[in-house]
Amino acid sequence: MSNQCQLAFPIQQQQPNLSAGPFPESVVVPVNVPLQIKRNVITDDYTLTRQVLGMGINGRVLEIFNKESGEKFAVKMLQDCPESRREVELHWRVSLCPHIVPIIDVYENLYQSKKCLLIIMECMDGGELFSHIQDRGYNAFTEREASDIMKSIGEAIHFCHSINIAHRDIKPENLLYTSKRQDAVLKLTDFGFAKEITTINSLETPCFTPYYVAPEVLGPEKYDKSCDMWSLGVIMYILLCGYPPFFSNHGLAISPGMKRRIRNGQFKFPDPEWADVSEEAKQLICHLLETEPTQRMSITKFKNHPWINLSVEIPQTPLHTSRVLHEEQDVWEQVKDEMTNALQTMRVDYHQIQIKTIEASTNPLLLKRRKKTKNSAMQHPG
Ligand code: I85
Repeated sequence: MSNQCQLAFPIQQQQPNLSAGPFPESVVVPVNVPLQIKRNVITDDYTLTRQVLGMGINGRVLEIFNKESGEKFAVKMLQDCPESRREVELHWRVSLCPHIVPIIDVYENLYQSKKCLLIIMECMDGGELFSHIQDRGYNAFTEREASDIMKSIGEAIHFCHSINIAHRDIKPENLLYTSKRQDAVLKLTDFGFAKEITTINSLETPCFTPYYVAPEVLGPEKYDKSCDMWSLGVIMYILLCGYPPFFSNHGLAISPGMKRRIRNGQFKFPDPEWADVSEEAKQLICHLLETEPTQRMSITKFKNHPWINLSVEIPQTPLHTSRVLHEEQDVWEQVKDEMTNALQTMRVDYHQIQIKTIEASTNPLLLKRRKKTKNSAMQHPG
């Protein structure tokens, strides 16, 4: 893998004034070389094992070893179909982000006379994010560490969003550590639901004024990035207390009551877990769990938030998280299922969001026009 080619966003002149202009940031995102899918049999280069590392919805992940170096890797086995090709392509494009599990190689092989795609990845030996925290001693996990973790996940999302890829499945099972050591790096995986947001839909482009494009062209795609921001809010909430902001009362995967609470943004910061958590942290969660997707915080704003960019001192307040995760171990599987279901609902619902009525529109031209009409009505009453 080569990392020579660097593309600067924005392509235009960098803007030193952070508050001005349509590009509030200047981001440098390394651009990966095109992916070359290998066609020789994987067993030429790797020894496969029976050790299953995980089961995704569309394929399982096994432990494998490179024959030449002896190094351990993970392989995700997928059936060759357009969806799997898209997963591979989008995952490859973000593979140079330090907080995304990198693809090392991809093979196209026949397995039991079916075409398969085999994605070789770095092996994440540390396991899942919350297992890590649960294994920590009680009270050993602090608000400052939570901020560090959120910063890492934010980096991964920022990398994706800045090249118009929405992950759409950010959840605890997809956040893995490189090792069990202190210096382990947290990385995001599974691009099975990732989606490329085509340029016309990402209206951050200041090149044209899109007042007259057909609404269906602009419609649903705009919400895909905000789905990732909602996930970020849920993960941050769990990090700070050990339980999720929304949960069902009956142990059903997703109950009508839970759906209603998610839709209305009904969540609390109960004591004792939240008593000593900083106001900055709580305020950030509220911006991420904003129910209206258009109002939800963007990844750029997230990165600039004082609790993330460390412009304020993050207190080393011990959190209740390790203890709660430990005590509530038996409901953790259910918590994960609930998040999976909520994400699924969100991916579907955000496609069906109604285009705003003319009365609800906040289009600046329309606002100006309304003001003008109102003024003229006041000047010529009756
Ligand atoms: N290493 N979602 C849950 C895993 N290294 N895992 C999942 N989709 C993927 C599994 C089911 C994520 O794309 C998944 C994907 C990729 C991986 C993956 C990639 C690289 C790993 C589905 C481990 C691992 C390795 C050694 C030890 C341990 C875990 O999962 C542990 F610490 F847990 F024992």
